[in-house]
Amino acid sequence: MAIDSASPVPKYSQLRELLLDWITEARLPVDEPIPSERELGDRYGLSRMTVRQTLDLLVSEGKLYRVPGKGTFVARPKIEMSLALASFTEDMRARGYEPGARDLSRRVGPVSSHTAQVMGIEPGSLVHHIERLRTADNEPMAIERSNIPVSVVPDLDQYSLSRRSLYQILEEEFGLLLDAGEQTIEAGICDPTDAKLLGLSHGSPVLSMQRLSFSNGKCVELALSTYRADRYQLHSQLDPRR
Ligand code: 16G
Repeated sequence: MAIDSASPVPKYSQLRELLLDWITEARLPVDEPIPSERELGDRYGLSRMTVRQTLDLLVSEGKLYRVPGKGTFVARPKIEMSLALASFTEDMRARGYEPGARDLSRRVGPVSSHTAQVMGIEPGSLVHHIERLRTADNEPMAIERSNIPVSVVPDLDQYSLSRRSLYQILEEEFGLLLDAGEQTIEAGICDPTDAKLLGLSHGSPVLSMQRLSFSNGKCVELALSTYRADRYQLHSQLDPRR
């Protein structure tokens, strides 16, 4: 296959398709290097700028990764996240990864009016603010910032969240079985603080998620999370229309 100069499809986009086909057909394994920009330019009759544009795109999509001074390599496939009321721990284990959590900060303080409104709780009431770095096989994956009403979960401070799953603690220690939830997912750009924690460069694409979860009609958690877009994709089974 070659680049079609007469096609209305931009050349960088055609090259993206060609490279993806080649990676699939040649069954290139993860971490396999791909040819240099110059070689690809010569092979497909394209300028280095066009080749770089394609490689930048494939890197930001998580299909390839770069090692400065070494080259560009085939990336691992993204982790599929299901849209279910599952905990990070359950979700990662189900996919064969070892989940982890590192406490970044924990404190109790009054909830802001805006957050109170989203959670449907009294403005100024106390909430646990919990910030955790989530890992899969020790690799940073997401930052989760949870708000949990003290009135619903009073002594959460007694439990280590780096050793145990939050949802497990809620269920086993507080008898709170999450039975409803809603989640919003938006595309975002990583800010410098999160980029450092996630090992990304500033401005990398991320998935920003807001999850509200409930037990018996009471809001238990509002979590605002930043997931790496180069390592995650969302997957959902679709039911037929009624
Ligand atoms: C999920 C939830 C998060 C919750 C966490 C509990 C999203 C976006 N977030 O990651 O709200 O705090 O699970 O995980 O899905 P854990 O039980 O493993 O601590």
